Parts: sequence; C-alpha cells; structure tokens
Amino acid sequence: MQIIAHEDADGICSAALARMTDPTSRVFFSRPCSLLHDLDQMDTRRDLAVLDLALCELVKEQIVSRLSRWGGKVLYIDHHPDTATSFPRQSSVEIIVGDVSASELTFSHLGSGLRREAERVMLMGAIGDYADLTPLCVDRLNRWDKRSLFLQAGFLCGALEVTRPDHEFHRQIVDLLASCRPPCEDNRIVASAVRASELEESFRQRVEKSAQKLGRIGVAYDLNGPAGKGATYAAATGVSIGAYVDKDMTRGLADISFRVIDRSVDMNRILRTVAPKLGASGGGHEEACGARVPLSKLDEFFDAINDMLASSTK
Ligand SMILES: [Mn+2]
Repeated sequence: MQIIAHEDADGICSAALARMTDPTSRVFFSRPCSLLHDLDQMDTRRDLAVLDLALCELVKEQIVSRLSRWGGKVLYIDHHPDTATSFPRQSSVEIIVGDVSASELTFSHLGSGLRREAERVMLMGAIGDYADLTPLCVDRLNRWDKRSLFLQAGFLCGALEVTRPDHEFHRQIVDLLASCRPPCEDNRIVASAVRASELEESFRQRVEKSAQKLGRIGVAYDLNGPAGKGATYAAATGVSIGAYVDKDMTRGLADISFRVIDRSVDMNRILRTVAPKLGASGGGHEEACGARVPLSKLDEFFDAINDMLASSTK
C-alpha cells in the first residue's frame, strides 16, 4: 500500500496506524493544495490510503476524478468539512469521514486487529488536533496515564513544529510509532521538542504583548512563530477569537490562522462566507481554521468577520 498523509501530528499518527496493518507500505506527505501534484508521483496500480488531507477547493474536482480512476484500491480518511460531499455517491473510493480526528477515524476503521499501543498513537494524533474530548478518546485515555500520554504527545507536536520540511525524519517518526514505541525513544524528537518549547515561550510573550483588539478579535502580526499557537495567544486579551497574521509582502498576501475560544462561534462557516467576496480563501474547522487574504483587503476582511459575529452565533 502507499500512504499519503498530512505532515502534522494527526496525519503522522494516522499514517503510523495504517502502517501497523501493512509494514511494507510506503509513506508520503502532502498538503491540500499540493495533493493533486503529489498524486502524480505515485503508482496508480498500487493501493492508496489518503489520510487527514482536506480537499482544496480549487482542485478538488480534479483530485476526485484522479482517485476515481485509480488502478488500485483507494481509501480516503478525513475529518475536514466537505470531504464526503465532494465525492460522487457511487464512488470506487472508500471514504471514511466524521467529526473526530483522522487518527481516531483511522483507528476505528482499522479496528480490532491493532495492538494495544495503537491506542496511544490514536490519542497522540487526536491531541495534536485538539480533538481528544470525544467519547472514544476519553475512554481510551483512562486506560493510560494521562500525564505521561500528554507528555509524549507534546514531544511529538513540538518536534514537528521545528522540523517542518524534514520529510525523511518524519517518515522515521511514522516508523517509530508504527513499531509501538513512544516519541521519547528518539533523542532527536525530545531535543527538538525542548527547543520548540523554549521558542514558544518567548513567542507567546511577544504575541501577548503586541496583540491588538479589532472588535471581538485579538490580532497579532509577523512575530515569527507557529501560527496556530500565535492565534491562541493573541486571544489572551480576553477576546473570544484570536488571529495570527503572517504577511508576505512580495506576494501581496496575508496568511491568517484563527482560534476560537468561545466555542459557540463557527469560524469555518464565517470564513467560507466572508472570504470569497474579498478575493480571499478560507476555512478549516469550526474552532481552528485559516485564511489567505490579499494584503489590500486585510482590514476589510476583519471588519466583515466582526459584522458577521455581531449578527450571528452558531
Ligand atoms: Mn487532522
């Protein structure tokens, strides 16, 4: 089998679970907007598992058609909104979707043949996506020591944060997890995670010091750190939504991450409504999502979000 997965903790844990059932499988990483191109590099005669990859709005029809004509069997496991509805009802692709982490979907799909340690891999993936409060995760977490498990998940997520483009290292992490061993058994993971924590603490202080309130949103700009965490800390001023903006002056674009503290807001829906009107794109999960916006429209974009927040809650 060939596995193509998102290169974050949830994707990597999903890939490790799949590899537990087929140790000869090869692992590749991709992102939603490069998935179409990355599929070109793969062998269409061999079976394929696509894990934790949202379908990019711009190329989703092409991806669906490519997968529908695949020679081998295709398994598509994902938890991003709209993945299921993008495939035709009678598709040759086996689609597993739901509103739990991809790791949990993969774990449940692969079922009873997995070893005990697969629970730990599933939990680390779920924690990586902040999706560990599901009934299955809560039950399985009670069968482990919660503190130890969160430490291992922290090692994994921290290491991934500071070793972003190192696909070979990440493939080795998949192997480590697939062989039922915890992240602490690779010194490079632990050392990278410690480095990530040190960087995060100074980043957090910079974000919290410079975050500005724009209506109901706390916004921080260009402080060189992990965007999702930047968004969480930007909300420290007491607002219900945090946003972290990375401006790309040469391309005239801003990449924005959002984190919703007040869980009554469906930020994915707001972004999908507001973004297209301003030549932007955006979406993700209700409480964790992102957008790419032309720099010239940035202020208008935040105004439009605040207008929608004022007129609606979920
Ligand atoms: Mn995920």
